[in-house]
Amino acid sequence: MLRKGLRSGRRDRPSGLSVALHTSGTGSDSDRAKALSLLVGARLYVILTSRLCKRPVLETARLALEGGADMLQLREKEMPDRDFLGLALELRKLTAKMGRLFIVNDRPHIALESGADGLHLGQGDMPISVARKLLGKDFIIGLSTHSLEQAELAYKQGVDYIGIGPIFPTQTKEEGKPIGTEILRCLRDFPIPCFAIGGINPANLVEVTKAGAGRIAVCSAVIGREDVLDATRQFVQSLGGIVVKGQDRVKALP
Ligand code: TZP
Ligand code: MG
Repeated sequence: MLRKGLRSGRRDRPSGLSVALHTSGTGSDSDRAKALSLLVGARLYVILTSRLCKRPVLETARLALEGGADMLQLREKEMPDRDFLGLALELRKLTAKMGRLFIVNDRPHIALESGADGLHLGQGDMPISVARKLLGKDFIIGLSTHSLEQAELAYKQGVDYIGIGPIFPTQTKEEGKPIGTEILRCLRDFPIPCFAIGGINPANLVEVTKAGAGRIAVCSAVIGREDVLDATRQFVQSLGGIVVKGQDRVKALP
């Protein structure tokens, strides 16, 4: 089974991982395997919200990718669908050119239409089973979690990765008390990739990595900087020294 855009014969649109990896892709098994292998290798996940960017959003994205970000997420809570889709298509092109993952926050229809690699949902969003039914098995599905219980449930429900946080206080997301770094110790042997998120910056990164996290998601500490390239490189360099074991038992889907 191929992604919808390809199935319906619209080959002019970027088609997610098959483009990202410069292969033609013969079916969903290989698409999913490629997506998961990029996911398991990912260390730095940068979240883009245009109003928080110091530079224009596409320039910010390009610099973050050049700096070594493994995944980009488009997270726009207020943006009309039409503008969101336009931006998502541009980000799909950029990420595909560089062989990186592109994830859409909240909007499954735009994840599909833009040829994104995945969808990121929160606790109040549609059930994972519904998202999986809408998107099919090629798509990566990620979920924000705020406790061990939520993390375990997310795994049982078949998500491909989790965000866990907010670890530290953050101004980027309104709701949610910081949960601290201890939880990261408990997630060291979690079966699927866990991205620590929330208020992470170069100064407190060491607390996160000492607690056992080797994957992080950041927003303001990259996109809110004038020097996006340097900020990204600094994270990539710090994370590069961390050995990440486990969190790689992503599931094959029936
Ligand atoms: N989910 C938990 S914290 C957070 C999200 C989306 C915001 C992360 O942004 P920042 O600027 O890296 O704290
Ligand atoms: Mg959401």
